[in-house]
Amino acid sequence: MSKVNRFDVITIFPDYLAPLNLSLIGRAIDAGLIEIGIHDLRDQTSDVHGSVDDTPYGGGAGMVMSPEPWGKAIDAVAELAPGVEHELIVLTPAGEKLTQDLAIELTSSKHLIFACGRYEGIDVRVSDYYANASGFKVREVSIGDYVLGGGEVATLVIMEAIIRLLPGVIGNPSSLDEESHTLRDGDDSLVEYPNYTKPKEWRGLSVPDVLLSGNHGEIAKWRLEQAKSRTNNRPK
Ligand code: 6GU
Repeated sequence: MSKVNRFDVITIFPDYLAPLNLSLIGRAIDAGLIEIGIHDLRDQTSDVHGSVDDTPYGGGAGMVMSPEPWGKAIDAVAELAPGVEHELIVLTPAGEKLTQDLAIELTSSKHLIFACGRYEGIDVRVSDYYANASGFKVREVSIGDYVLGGGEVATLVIMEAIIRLLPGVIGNPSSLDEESHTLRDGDDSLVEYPNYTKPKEWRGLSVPDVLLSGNHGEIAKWRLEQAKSRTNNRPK
């Protein structure tokens, strides 16, 4: 399967994406496993104020991001990954909700472009245009049912969820098999079982005996039970 190798983010707050240079993602960039470009939407504006928004047609509160700078910015970043399909992710609380399955699906894309809206969002003709443009696929994505000030933090979340799944990014890939939302009980995904490390006793709390038993069958059974009970008792 082809795996992502280029990510471009378009935003009016490039500094918001600075954490991408840290930790796991920073190391993946340094290792040449992925390439990331961060682009300032205002570079595509022509007026002296660099305006990127305007009042909504039909009236109402707030401002809407104008299609013209978005179209220019998206066309420009598409040229950074010639010859592959561009998957445009438009961040909006109205989008499809991010799940582990969606993160896994997005690892198959060669070029992801994240369009970070602010204010009341981006003129919907931007999504409509690229949905019908050849060489593009469009998805509107949300990271949950609450409202953020813009798509930047959501982009960090989605990129981290994808990038840690790419080959070579995590030192011990078997750790990916046992973590929350990958553990399965039939078709249901489970959250992770509880973990313990040394010391055996800490502030009067001890490690469950089964984990010290060396009986791998019993340990696996206990962990599955714990994962099921945590999953069932988790507030919805
Ligand atoms: Cl992607 N954007 C905004 N502004 N708020 C959100 C979101 C996205 N996902 C959840 N809340």
